[in-house]
Amino acid sequence: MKSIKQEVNDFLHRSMDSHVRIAVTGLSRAGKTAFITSLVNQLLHTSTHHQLPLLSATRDKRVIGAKREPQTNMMVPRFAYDEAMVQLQGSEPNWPEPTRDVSEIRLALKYKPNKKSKKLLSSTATLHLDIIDYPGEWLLDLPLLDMDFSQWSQSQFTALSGKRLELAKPWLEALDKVDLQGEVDEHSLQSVAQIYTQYLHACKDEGLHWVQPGRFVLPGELEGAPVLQFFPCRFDPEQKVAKESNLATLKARYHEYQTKVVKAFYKHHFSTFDRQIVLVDCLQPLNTGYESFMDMRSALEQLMHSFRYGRSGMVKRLFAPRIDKVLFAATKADHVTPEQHSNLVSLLQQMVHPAWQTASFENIEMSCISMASIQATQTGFITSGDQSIPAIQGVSLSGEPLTVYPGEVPKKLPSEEYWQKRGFEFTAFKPMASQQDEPLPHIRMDKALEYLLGDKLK
Ligand SMILES: Nc1nc2c(ncn2[C@@H]2O[C@H](COP(=O)(O)OP(=O)(O)O)[C@@H](O)[C@H]2O)c(=O)[nH]1
Ligand SMILES: [Mg+2]
Repeated sequence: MKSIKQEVNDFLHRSMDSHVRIAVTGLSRAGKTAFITSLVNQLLHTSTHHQLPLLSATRDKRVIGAKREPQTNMMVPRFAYDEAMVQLQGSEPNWPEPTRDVSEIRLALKYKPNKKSKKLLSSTATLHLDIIDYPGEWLLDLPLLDMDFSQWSQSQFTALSGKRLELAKPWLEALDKVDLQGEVDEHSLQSVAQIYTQYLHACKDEGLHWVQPGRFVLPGELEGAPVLQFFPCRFDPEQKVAKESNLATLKARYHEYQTKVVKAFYKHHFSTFDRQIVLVDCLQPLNTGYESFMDMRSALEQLMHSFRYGRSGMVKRLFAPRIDKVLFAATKADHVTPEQHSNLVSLLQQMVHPAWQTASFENIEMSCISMASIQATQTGFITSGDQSIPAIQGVSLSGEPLTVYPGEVPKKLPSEEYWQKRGFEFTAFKPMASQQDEPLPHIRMDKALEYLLGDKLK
């Protein structure tokens, strides 16, 4: 049996334990994997390094250390931190492999509280941190739950303009050949679904992010399953649907997708969150064009609808935590020279304007920053004659050392004509070589951490 002293100690320990769940969101390639890898890496180095001056708890030397913990939800794959580190710290540093699923990692941070109420109880406290990585594309499927097959089909046809319409041609041609009321032909449905999926991929390749259904482009374990073999159709919703026809099959598959894929995803993975970081690669749409920027804007807004926001009192929080702080971060800031970072933030503000409005209705705290989770370039100057211009230096993805002035980031989105005359060209870089026992180089990871965790480490 435990002694009274032990009981009291255990009680104190439990009461000094707190918990925070962070949703890391963003569209694919926004930099989520890089962010989580860096976050874990930075926190694991807090006991030996001082690389996070903007995180007040580490600046004040109140963080004792961090360690990884086994995750509680056993149905979710583990975030592949070690694999990512092997890639980054290999003799030829590379970016971590893209992830294609939800994943989770758990850390415990031991710290010395400076809040009076906590200090009275004990000299140390522990913050348990759950970090969850979501493919942004899957979050775009939420609206499907409120639409039947005919409404969803209609919404897809309505969206066909500009680049989309151009890219949809092969699919529209294939669709014309499907006899919707005819007897089901699984083979032809499969092949049209494939052409539709290719269309969705083509949209993404052209820099368009709003694609539905999200699983079609990131199928995970459902690759090749009939539940992913449907596509929007033109038909009269009032008309009777012949039994065992192509249309009946498509409708049934759509329904299956709604319940077994979308609903199940929300049910299993949407336990509630306390904090959210929305990562945005603003440079990518600048490289691709106006339409891509606007499309990313609306995709980000849609994504916000998957989460619950709001402040709730202490008691309410115990039962249903909600996101009370959101950080929007323009990632890969190391692609541009430091004096452009403030423009990058203005551009981010414009990008997330509709998303911001969606969440701000709940009167929560929000902020915008620019950062680089894993800094891949060094800054310097190029001198020509008596002029000196800021530059960045790194290794291109093909392995070439480069020193460039990547140009100006516009404060506001330029007009469509701008891209017709000239575009932007922000190059991608390989990660820099780093030492095994050194934390990954970063820009303002500590600022992001302070925003997300600062108050939890008081
Ligand atoms: N230079 C630089 N590139 C980055 C950074 N973060 C991500 N990237 C690049 O963006 C790509 C996609 O990042 P990733 O984290 O896999 O995106 P995810 O799809 O949101 O998980 C990486 O392969 C890198 O090329 C960063 O901090 N700096
Ligand atoms: Mg990823």
